[in-house]
Amino acid sequence: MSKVVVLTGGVGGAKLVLGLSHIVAGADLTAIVNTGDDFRHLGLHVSPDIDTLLYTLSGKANAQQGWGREGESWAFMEALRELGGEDWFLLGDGDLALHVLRSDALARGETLSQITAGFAARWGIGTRILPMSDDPVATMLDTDEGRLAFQRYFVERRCAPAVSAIDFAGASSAVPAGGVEEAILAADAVIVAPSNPFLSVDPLLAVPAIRAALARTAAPVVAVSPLVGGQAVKGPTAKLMGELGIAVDNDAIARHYAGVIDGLLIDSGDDCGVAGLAIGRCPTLMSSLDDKVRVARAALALAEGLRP
Ligand code: FO1
Repeated sequence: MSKVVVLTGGVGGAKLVLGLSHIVAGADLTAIVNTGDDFRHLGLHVSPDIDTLLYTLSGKANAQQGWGREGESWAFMEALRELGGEDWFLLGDGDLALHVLRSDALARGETLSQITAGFAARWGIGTRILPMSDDPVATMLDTDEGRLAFQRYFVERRCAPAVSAIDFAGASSAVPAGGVEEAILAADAVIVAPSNPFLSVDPLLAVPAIRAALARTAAPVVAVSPLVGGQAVKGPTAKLMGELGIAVDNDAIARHYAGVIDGLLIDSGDDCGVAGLAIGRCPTLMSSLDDKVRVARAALALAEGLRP
């Protein structure tokens, strides 16, 4: 399959993109990344999902932690604490360099897309990494503790508040970053990574022109379910689904993506009974690199079988 697009956010998504990058050469693979988690912190622009992908594809990721860099030092955080600065969001020294450079470049008028492409080139990453938009979009949650910005909910409050609604401020007027629509329309397959559908994939789908491109593309759109045995592999997906009154199963994932996907790849031990959707199965847990490549191959095979 020559041209593949993957919609991704967070650590689960980055694992699948890494698997895909071992099958799809260079810029034939385009990752369109959630920026709803982006925020300004200590005057810096932080883009967590883009950075998780940059670190993963360049071999710099702290795989155990799921974010940030391996072998990181923490002198900045220590100095910050000593001065009484806000320390709920951890910025390692190497990670900090990325945020400083990004913030400086944004202030000089560069776009997030240009800056991301620059980092990727510097680290020899062949996969094309595109932010979903260069316009600001912010994931916001209505909770029993009030309205919270994503990182306040996710990191500061460790997903403890009960969520009643999620919205993506700025998404309805956001324009896709350059190349996003073109990549979706020219793709042979579009894969939706096993990222949190409600927090990591929905921000992309909330950008009207991205949703429209997904509806228009001739390419099959295949999602990889984030659930294994009725549990989310990582993070708040299952807790969130419960709070939103959604059953924690693949039928609910399929219904959530109705009108967007043509196929759903689920774990070998699981089921999905939603009619009109092609179902693929493989062990979807991605620990080793072999696992990631296996899931990537299974997603591409499901898409290949759906090509007109
Ligand atoms: N996640 C945490 O749980 N605690 C942190 O202190 C933290 C810092 C952090 C810094 C940079 C970065 O790129 C990501 C960071 N993350 C942290 C992860 C981040 O909140 C999540 O990966 C995503 O936003 C969810 O996909």
